[in-house]
Amino acid sequence: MSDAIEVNFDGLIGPTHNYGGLSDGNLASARNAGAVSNPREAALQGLEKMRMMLHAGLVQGVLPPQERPFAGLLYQAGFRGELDEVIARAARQAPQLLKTAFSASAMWTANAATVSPSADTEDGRVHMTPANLSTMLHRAIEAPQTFMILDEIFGEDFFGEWSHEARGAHFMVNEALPGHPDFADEGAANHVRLCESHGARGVEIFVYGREAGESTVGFPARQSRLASESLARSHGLDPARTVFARQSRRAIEAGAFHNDVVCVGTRDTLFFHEHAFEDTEATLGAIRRAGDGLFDLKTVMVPDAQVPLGDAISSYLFNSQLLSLPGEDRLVLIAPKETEETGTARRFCEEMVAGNGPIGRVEYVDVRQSMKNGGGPACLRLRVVLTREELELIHPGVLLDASAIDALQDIVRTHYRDRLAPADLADPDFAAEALTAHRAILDQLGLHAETGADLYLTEDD
Ligand code: SUG
Repeated sequence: MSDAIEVNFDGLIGPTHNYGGLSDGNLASARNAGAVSNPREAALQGLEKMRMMLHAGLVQGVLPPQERPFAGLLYQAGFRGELDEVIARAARQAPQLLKTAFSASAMWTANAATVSPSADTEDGRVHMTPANLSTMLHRAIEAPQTFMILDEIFGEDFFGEWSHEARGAHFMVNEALPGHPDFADEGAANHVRLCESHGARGVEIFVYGREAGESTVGFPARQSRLASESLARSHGLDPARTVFARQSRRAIEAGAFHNDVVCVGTRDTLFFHEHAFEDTEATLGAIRRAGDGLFDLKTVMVPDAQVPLGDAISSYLFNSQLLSLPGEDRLVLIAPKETEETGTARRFCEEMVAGNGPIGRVEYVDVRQSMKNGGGPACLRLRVVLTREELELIHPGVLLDASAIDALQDIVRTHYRDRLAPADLADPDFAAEALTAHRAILDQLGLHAETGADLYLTEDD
């Protein structure tokens, strides 16, 4: 067993954060469609959360925002010309597409990829597969840049320019699954890993909402079973230590568009709502069998009678970070302020910590700007379990200390607007401002991940 740690890679919220109302089945996104956002406050809130993790003694990573507006999408949709002309025309001819090209949704890095630590994989490498996010157009455009960023941080071949053999021996950044509904994949938001300690072999649980080819009525089920199975195969997971569980239709219809809206787990503990899974008993039985000899499963199931599903979803009780912090013998739940403000959820938390279960403390964080688009503390981070040796190999610029957080906050204060209404996306100055901010962030982190897509808008075919 190795001395591995779990590193949270939070998405730095980008300068184009706005309320586009783009996500069918995500109640917060629908409710706040068209509202005025505050990208500066959003990014500062996210960075304060990262600072809090750092103070708690954790290693904290960051993933940069993606390039927005994403000119590549506008080009593919047939727009040509200088970026400002293209934006003006798209605003008139295809306003929904313009919102899509500006979406800052890559902030929710729980959807960036599925990650399997080296302790679980057949070839002993860390495997990561960017999510194709194929259900929503504004999210589907993330996958190529996600691959580019993960490849730059962890991969062997950075843009095919150099080969980092040591990294190749320890990491595998796979290509996203095909972008078809049969392979619909939303990344780590539908994936839970349980284990005795992070470095020990674990059980990986994949939660899907439908079979490939199955049509469902109502809100979309964003993860297919075929996608989950394909990830497990390509990561080389032991079938005996892998569980596939169906998310309950009831949860999806109530607004749980990802499993992490109704369930979170870490180490040997699974914290979930009574209605999270289609068949709770079978799911827990499968996890116990898969974990046999590895860990003794501890469960905290929240009954509907105590926290009704609707409250669980509006409060985002489960979209919390469940952490084992240095010096604390019980787990800590980092929940959004909205949980504290929802009577049933807050009372549940109070009773839970007063008892002697595995979760001993709840702390509330303010990520309201993200929450208004349906993104809580857990959505904002991608968990990557790394051994000390693996940690040494990754691009160091994305590992934060207090001064790096200060520097990012300075960039945000300098370049981000504090007010962004939907009509502002067509403001000719805004795209240039957003791209400048993006470049400043990449420079700060020592990354190159620019697409150059704005250049080919004016190229002759
Ligand atoms: O995919 N919201 C995101 C929220 C993702 C939350 N992630 C997890 N649960 N892990 C989504 O629905 C809204 C964007 C808008 O409407 O402008 C949005 O994409």
